Amino acid sequence: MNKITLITGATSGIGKACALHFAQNRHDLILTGRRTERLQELMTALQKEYPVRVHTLAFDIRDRRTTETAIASLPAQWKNIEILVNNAGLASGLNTVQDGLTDDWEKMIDTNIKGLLYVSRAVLPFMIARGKGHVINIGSIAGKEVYPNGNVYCATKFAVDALTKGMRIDLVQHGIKVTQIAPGAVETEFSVVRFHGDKQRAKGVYQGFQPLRAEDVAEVVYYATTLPRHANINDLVLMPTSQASAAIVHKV
Ligand code: NDP
Ligand code: 8X3
Repeated sequence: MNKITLITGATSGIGKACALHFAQNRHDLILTGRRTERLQELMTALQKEYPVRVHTLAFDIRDRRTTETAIASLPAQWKNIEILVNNAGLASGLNTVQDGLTDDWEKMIDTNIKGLLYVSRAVLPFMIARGKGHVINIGSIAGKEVYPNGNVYCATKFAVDALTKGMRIDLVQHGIKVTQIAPGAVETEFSVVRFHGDKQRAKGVYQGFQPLRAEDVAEVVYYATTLPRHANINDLVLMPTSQASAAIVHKV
């Protein structure tokens, strides 16, 4: 029997790379995101290439009811989730607080904090019933350091950092591992989303240095799941070699 791994935000970037990496390592996958067509395409491609089963769930993690219903709708055998990768998330806007758009703030808070909580709340009882499991939260260097104009996005990732610690305390009695992987700059659709679809501006973020690739992060996420039962990575910061801190990138 393959292990079952649920990855949120699998339609793009880090989540999609994780889907590929876990499929290559023979995990059956529950893949989520809002873009149904991308989920279908990924499911077809992975099942064609690897000896794995893929189940897709298209829903918006900001919507509590829809999230609960989607996860409750899983057929019984799919509820044996061994690994949950809480990856879905976004930055929206890059402004000072005084110039910030409240719509941006709500998107980030509802997705990065509340969405992560809704999914975790729905999945954790399955892990507790089995007496094992592993939750991997995708945090960020933005959850370790605040940078100019990062304010609300940073606050949501600081919340992920705190929630990771809180989950570990609550779940230790159930033998469930909780890990945070906190990357620096990764070239994905992240900056296109942050700049509201402005691809040129997004491209500029990654010019002059080698950012992380989504695959680099996926490799580390997968590695965290391969340690023996008695060992856990609590927290891992993964940076591009050219990035010394949230705000210091050596560009040439
Ligand atoms: P992408 O924009 O490429 O991917 C984001 C994923 O999240 C998509 O699959 C998207 O799916 C999903 N998502 C966003 N909002 C929702 C929602 N409301 N409901 C369901 N799914 C949603 O960005 P990344 O791969 O870079 O980001 C993944 C995670 O990594 C995020 O949590 C981000 O904060 C974090 N991160 C990113 C870094 C970077 O530099 N790129 C660095 C550190 C952390 P869909 O649109 O189909 O719903
Ligand atoms: C994404 C990395 O530094 O752009 O979390 O906020 S950063």
